[in-house]
Amino acid sequence: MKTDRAKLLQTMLTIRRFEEKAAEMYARGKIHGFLHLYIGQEAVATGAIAALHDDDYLVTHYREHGHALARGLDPNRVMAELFGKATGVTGGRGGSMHLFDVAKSFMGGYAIVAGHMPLACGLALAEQYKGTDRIAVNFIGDGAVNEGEFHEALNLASVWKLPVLFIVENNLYGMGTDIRRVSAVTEIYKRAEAYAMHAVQVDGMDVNAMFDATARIAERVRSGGGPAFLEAICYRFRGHSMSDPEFYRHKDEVEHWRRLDPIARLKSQMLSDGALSDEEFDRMQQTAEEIASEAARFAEESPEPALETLHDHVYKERA
Ligand SMILES: Cc1ncc(C[n+]2csc(CCOP(=O)(O)OP(=O)(O)O)c2C)c(N)n1
Repeated sequence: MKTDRAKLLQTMLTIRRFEEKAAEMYARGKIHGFLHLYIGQEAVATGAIAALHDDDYLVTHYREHGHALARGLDPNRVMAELFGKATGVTGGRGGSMHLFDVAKSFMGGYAIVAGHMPLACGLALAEQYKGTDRIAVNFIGDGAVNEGEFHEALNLASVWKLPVLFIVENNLYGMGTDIRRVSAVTEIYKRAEAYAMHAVQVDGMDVNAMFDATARIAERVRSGGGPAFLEAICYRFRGHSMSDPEFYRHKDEVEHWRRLDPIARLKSQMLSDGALSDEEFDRMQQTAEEIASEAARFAEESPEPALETLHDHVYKERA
């Protein structure tokens, strides 16, 4: 499997610009509630998802705009969901943390830390039962690893040899808490080894490394090798959510990681290889800008969900 680096770069640029636009819309009061930006971590979703089959299930955490865009969900409908509009991917009912698109095998973003891990195992179990080669890929944050579901999911996945790939985005913080303050074992992949699971650690700021590692490990899972675990070391450049005053990390640390920006890194690699020109890069940025602006326009002009649909999709449809 070979990477198309220009495509990876375009995807990362689009995610970055889309999220900057979302932040702007939040500041203007167009988006309410929580908004967790993925800025800095683009290489993880972009590299990993490009290495999967289009129908492999994705089950992700609440910082999931990047995963949705990398999977090819319509940016207009993703932005409309952030706005709570009827044209959103869940009709404006889910918002930022609950994007969903069955047609894209995107089985949702989940707000309960680690609560989605058993769901990914269930999807994998169903495919194992049906005998397909479809796998379930479960993105989690490092905050998930001390939750009970983490251990239950890893244990059963291993016992039942489920076709599930866990990808932990270890961005070193769970809200404002440094992983070293709450985890006895901070090299998270080692915990998966304790459940007899093939596990690797990868530089999550390097989209090529993410692509290669995922392609290899997903193939192993797909061909009956049982569950596997990938720990991506990464960093979020913004706060936990839009309302985070960010008192918990030193600006030198943030600066250090900003120098490892996955977009700048791939860009300079491609420029020095002669695989990209400055003009081509400008055009890619322009494309990202157009996608983000169009998404905001579409969301803004979309209708609110109709009041009479307030009770739809709650428990059961009324007769
Ligand atoms: C079960 C549960 N406990 C607590 C919370 C509150 N909470 C929301 S986000 C978060 C931190 C999660 O950190 P991490 O998984 O590392 O994800 P990141 O925000 O770093 O991407 C917590 C504790 C929650 N949503 N669910």
